[in-house]
Amino acid sequence: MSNIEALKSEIVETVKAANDIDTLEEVRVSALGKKGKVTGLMQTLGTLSPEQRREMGQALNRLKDEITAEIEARAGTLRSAALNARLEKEKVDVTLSSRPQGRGTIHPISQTIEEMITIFADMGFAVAEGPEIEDDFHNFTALNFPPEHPARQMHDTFYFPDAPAKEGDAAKRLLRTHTSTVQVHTMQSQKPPIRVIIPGRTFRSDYDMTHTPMFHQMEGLLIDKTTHMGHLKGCLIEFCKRFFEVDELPTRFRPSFFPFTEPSAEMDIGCSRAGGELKIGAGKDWLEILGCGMVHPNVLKNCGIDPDEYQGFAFGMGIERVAMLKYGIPDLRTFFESDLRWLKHYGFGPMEQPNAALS
Ligand code: 2U9
Repeated sequence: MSNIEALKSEIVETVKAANDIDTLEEVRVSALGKKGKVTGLMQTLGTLSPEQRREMGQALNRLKDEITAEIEARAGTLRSAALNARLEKEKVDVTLSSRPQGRGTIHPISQTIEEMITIFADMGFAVAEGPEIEDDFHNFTALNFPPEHPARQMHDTFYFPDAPAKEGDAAKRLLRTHTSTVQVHTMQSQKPPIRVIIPGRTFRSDYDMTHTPMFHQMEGLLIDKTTHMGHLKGCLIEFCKRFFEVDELPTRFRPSFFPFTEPSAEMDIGCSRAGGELKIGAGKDWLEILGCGMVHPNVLKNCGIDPDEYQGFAFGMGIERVAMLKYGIPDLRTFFESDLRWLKHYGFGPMEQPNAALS
């Protein structure tokens, strides 16, 4: 046991001495990695008597927890020091006057949202908004997500560390993972008929070529007494034709699954990829564009609407995705880099109409 204490002090000392995240990671690997010192000791447990194994096993687990806590604390300190240094270095004088030649542009996301609103407004949809900080009930439970659904895991969802409530608690606070939370608020506060679209920011713990931790969604909800899948198809086909500015658009609806809709479908639109260039409208290829379905009776019930009297459809799409398709923007991550050359190239002039309004 005194060996363990000695090992602990040795490792804690190296943790404290690590002056950057990369060094700290090396320390972690050398202690807890596959070939690490603690892992090495764990592997010797099999050679001990049952009594010794139990005692040593518990001590090693405690050691692992203590080292992990030390590493996390050190990482927190290093991260905030790095952030402070960066904030100090990147100070911007906001009182400086703007340069006349550096005229700004409308971001493609803002432009795309305006175009979508224009089209849906013509079909009688109103725009609804809601908070980006939400609770477990509005983000998951009301939407028929079962308690063990993977999307609820800390790994996928940003929970607030200071949340007073416990895991699985309806009041647990989080960053909304979809704008569907706003449909829940709308149904709780309005009587049908309901016809709303919700553009907004959403947050998921994901970062790679095709995912960013913040992205935008446009969702829609229509609730009435006799609403059916035919209305959903007509509405979405009309939207896609106007959005992509094509008169003829082959479409198909493939069966899918979402906890909040039943039946659920994914909508594909026709396109051609001949010569490596994507053209929407004609061609023999398909492109997935959005998800949709009839609102699940459990969701209506959870939001205070009688599913025997009302039914409705809902849909959702990623705004970056459709903007990339419409404007030929190849890389998702560039949307959030604030690169002035990119903004000049892909941005829109302030007087430019959302082009859907012109048709
Ligand atoms: C309520 C009931 C139903 C919204 C829907 C989808 C299907 C969907 C994804 C598209 C790509 C999210 O941006 S994405 O990652 N969304 O496929 N969304 S139906 O359904 C609702 C919403 C709210 C109360």
